[in-house]
Amino acid sequence: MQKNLNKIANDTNFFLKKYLKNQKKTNLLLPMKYGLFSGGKKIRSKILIDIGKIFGVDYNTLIKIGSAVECIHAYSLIHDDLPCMDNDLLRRGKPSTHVKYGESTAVLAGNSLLTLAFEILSDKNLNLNEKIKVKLIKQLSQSSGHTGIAGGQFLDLHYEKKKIDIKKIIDMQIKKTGKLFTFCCLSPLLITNRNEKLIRKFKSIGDDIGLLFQIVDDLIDVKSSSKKVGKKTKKDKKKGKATLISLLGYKNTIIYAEKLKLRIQKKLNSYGYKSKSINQTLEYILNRIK
Ligand code: GRG
Repeated sequence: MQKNLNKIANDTNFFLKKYLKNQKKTNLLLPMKYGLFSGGKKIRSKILIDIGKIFGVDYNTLIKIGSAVECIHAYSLIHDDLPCMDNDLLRRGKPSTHVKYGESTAVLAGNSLLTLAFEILSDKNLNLNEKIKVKLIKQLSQSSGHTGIAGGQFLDLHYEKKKIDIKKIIDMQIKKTGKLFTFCCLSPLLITNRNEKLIRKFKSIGDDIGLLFQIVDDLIDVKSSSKKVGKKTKKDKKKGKATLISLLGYKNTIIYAEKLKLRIQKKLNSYGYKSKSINQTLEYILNRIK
């Protein structure tokens, strides 16, 4: 699993480095690269490729789409660390982008990574027909804006130090973290023109995988050390973040996550050996708390 993840990370970084090399030189390139290449598991690209295997989508095409996803992810982390958001000084074991380059530069580098994602999806070198590209761009926009990452982040900040019920916490986490995973699960279906019913099924699988990933991230915040995960830990409680742990407690949240993983795997059962990779990725996500 780790070897596979490393290959995807290398291929994604190779594509992005080449893509940026072919662009005009600007002052924002350095902070953009800092946000993009300072590490990162590339788990979203892995899921895109896992689902792509089920539907027989070309690996190199998915690396390009995954690169666009990683640009959005990097932008969201840069902005998430800003003083006006979560105010974190450490990311991936290094100073956050605003610590290294200043706040205004970090905002602009984040914005530039957000738009770069759509430039990559609309590029003529992405070998897909125009109609499919438009569908991908629309889906990624919906996953990133007020109905996705940005909307979820608003709720995350708005819910701090308040008593929030489980339905609302899950809705916030699916938006903040899940929607980018949803995009990864849907893209292979959009590329291969699958029907609405199947699209609905994989939308719900994507939401669930994203939720699982966020729950595990919250569990890691409680038990892991800053040194191990490369970002400040034990901060959710201090900030009064609304998480499942704050509602159910640590042990019950693990049970919730395990059940959620089984529910996702059940939805993928009918794909037999084709779902082997995605099942391995789900195990990997849950094993991060061990
Ligand atoms: C300002 C319009 C505007 C939007 C900002 C900041 C923001 C929107 C959204 C933040 C959402 C966010 C950071 C969610 C957390 C998701 C999460 C668990 C991130 C960690 O992901 P990993 O573990 O990171 O995949 P690596 O380092 O491996 O890439």
